[in-house]
Amino acid sequence: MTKTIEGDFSATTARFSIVVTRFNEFIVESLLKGAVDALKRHGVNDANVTVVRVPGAFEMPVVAKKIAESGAADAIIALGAVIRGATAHFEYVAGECAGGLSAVARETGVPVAFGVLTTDTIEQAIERAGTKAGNKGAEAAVTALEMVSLLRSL
Ligand code: INI
Repeated sequence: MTKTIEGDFSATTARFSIVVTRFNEFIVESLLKGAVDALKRHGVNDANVTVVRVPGAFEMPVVAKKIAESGAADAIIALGAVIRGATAHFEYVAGECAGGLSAVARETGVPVAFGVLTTDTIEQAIERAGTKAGNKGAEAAVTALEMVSLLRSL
């Protein structure tokens, strides 16, 4: 019989920090709404959720690192949108953001859920922010909840 270890959604007393960009606010506020709603519907109390606003996706890793090192959060949910059509330096901003956030998780052991949209167009971002392709903010929040549980059971 194999032994399987997996997370569930029971870590409802965990503390979550949601790092949110001001850049592309129109899109990102929908991701934030989805994330907060998903946490609430899974039984997480508002008092255990903190929103931290940063200028853009490029700034997320250093802020996430500080939060992780402070011990203030059991998981971090990063929400943003990097849209290729609107930026010539898409690869740098998106790449540094993704690489930096995963480094934070590896270096600190605090899980970081990646709810940063990286799309070619604004339309694709809208589709992933609460319209026809769901809400990636909500998905990231549920992932964070599962990761807290999984890391506790390893
Ligand atoms: N930041 C984003 O979060 N999304 C973007 O699409 C974006 N564009 O288009 O450039 C963006 N740029 C800002 C960047 O994250 C930094 O805030 C800026 O370079 C200052 O360091």
